[in-house]
Amino acid sequence: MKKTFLSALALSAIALSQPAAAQFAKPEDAIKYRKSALVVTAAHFGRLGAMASGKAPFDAKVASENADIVASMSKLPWAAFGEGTDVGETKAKPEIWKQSAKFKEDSDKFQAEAAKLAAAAKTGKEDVFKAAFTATAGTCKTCHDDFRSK
Ligand code: ASC
Repeated sequence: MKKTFLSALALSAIALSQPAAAQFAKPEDAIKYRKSALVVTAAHFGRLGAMASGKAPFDAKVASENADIVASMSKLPWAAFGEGTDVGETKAKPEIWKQSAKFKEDSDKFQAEAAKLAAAAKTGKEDVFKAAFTATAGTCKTCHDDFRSK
């Protein structure tokens, strides 16, 4: 019993120390994971977009809740773009793996702007929120233009 627990502990320690890509058993698991993360991100970003564009009334609490989710989600997809995940059901362009520094730069910018957006939403000021939303949307677009096929 004790031995089993200790080996389980050792295995988790090994798993945690592995590169992120190794946490996916198969390339298609990584692809599914990153697509799912981006779908959830887009759903919550869309709710913010509705407020930013005036299609929905600005509600600071709703904005803050959704922006917090976007900021947390923004950290997730990148570990799932490991080697060998360029083929399959994906719109990911080969450039992701050829220009990995630029891909990292684009994804870092998104994460930074999403964090700022979460802070902006907390101010409760609609104009501050809108400006941060626009800045964040710009980082989505840049990365999609650079690295997502149509
Ligand atoms: C969204 C969404 C995207 C981005 C992008 C911003 O709401 O789903 O992919 O914003 O359109 O330019």
